Amino acid sequence: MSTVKYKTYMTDAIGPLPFCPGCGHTPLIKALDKALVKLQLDPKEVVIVTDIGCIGLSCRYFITNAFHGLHGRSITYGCGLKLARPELKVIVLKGDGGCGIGGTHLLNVARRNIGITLIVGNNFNYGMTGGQHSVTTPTDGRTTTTPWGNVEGPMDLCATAIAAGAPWVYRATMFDKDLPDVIATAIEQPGFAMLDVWELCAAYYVALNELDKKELFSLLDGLSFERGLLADKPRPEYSERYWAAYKAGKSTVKKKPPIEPKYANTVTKQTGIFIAGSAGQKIRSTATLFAEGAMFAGLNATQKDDYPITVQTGHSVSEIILSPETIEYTGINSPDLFVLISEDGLKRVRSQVEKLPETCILYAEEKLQLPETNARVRRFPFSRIGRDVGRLSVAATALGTMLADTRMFPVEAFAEAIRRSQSPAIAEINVKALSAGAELAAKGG
Ligand SMILES: Cc1ncc(C[n+]2csc(CCOP(=O)(O)OP(=O)(O)O)c2C)c(N)n1
Ligand code: SF4
Ligand SMILES: [Mg+2]
Repeated sequence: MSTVKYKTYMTDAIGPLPFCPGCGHTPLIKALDKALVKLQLDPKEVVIVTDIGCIGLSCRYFITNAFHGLHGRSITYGCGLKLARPELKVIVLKGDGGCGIGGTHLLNVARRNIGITLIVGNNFNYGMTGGQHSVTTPTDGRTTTTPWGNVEGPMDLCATAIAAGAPWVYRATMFDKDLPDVIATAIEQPGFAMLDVWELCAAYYVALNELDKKELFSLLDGLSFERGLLADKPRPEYSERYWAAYKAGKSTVKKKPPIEPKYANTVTKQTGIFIAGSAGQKIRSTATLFAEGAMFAGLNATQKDDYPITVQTGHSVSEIILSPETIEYTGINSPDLFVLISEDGLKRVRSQVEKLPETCILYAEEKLQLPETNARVRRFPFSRIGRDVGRLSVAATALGTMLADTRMFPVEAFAEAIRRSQSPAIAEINVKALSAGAELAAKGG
């Protein structure tokens, strides 16, 4: 019987890879798949982080975890994931454009030696936006922004990473037969590993420069950019050292006591909760305390926030998921509970409110003009009660109402989370607001 559990880490649920015919990203992504098959890692223990660009279209095709963020910032997301969960294999896929735009991140991940694997699909131009030149476009290379030929010299990504301290660096091409093995070796490195994979962008760089396989190799030779293993000097990895220092307790920062479950809960399925209010109403911090209260009751919890770049103005929205099981995905497709506190919040989530299913309970400030919705609406005077107990406690009041009404876990667990994090004076106000909210639920809305 075969011991190979995973024959592929890719899913065809969303169709074939989307790249242009002849695009170098296709063999690269297939090589990554083969590397994962070789390593037989648990897909839940792997995260593929992608940058913006054609290369960034790829993480959706894998059955591993995926993270797709802003252009140039994929290394930072990868580093955050690795620092929080050092046991994960974090693989960052980035284009040459992303390397230029997020150049400092490349320097710092190499300097710090954070144990992620960076694979650069280096096709010498911005494929996704129409073939503009990038930091790796060779001198004289024609792109849509250098139609007479590039007058700059290309950045040697490998030499840059090595100069910054990267312990493991390799330059390959999309044509290399051993690419899957090389990628597997890169993923196995305990420290930062970078693989610069030279590719053809069939739509733009190839078309404008009549580049083919032969030309690609002579380009490499002409630039005197070496191929193969360019650095292999292991040194201690950052996230392990960071956690060891943290656990040794050398920090002067006061640590909060850990959350030990000690209350019961009635939550039997994953429950998605929206809380929408205004900036300055402590929506996000109260949502965090609420989620921590749920953890005191033995639940798993995640939080995602949405707020404008400005402070003290506009909306503030938190999405909380509570579940007795591990939460694999932090998005809420259809909320079970919705707490609506202010006009700013309503403005932001109006279209979602209009689409709420009839299974959802909507706890709304009584003064709000709500749009048509199928949700079961309950009205409460959150802002009036909030004003009585303290302007900054309206979120505690509203969540107290929702919690006492649903009885998902005891209000006391929420109060304990508040007291654990806040100074006694502030905690007292918020616990009072929470109790006032619970009393509102008892009276009915
Ligand atoms: C901060 C920011 N700047 C610019 C863009 C526009 N943009 C989208 S993709 C891209 C270039 C992608 O090129 P590369 O990273 O080389 O990936 P490729 O498409 O070649 O795979 C740019 C500039 C953006 N999305 N965000
Ligand atoms: S534009 Fe270039 S990089 Fe993008 S998919 Fe097409 S060939 Fe690939
Ligand atoms: Mg590119």
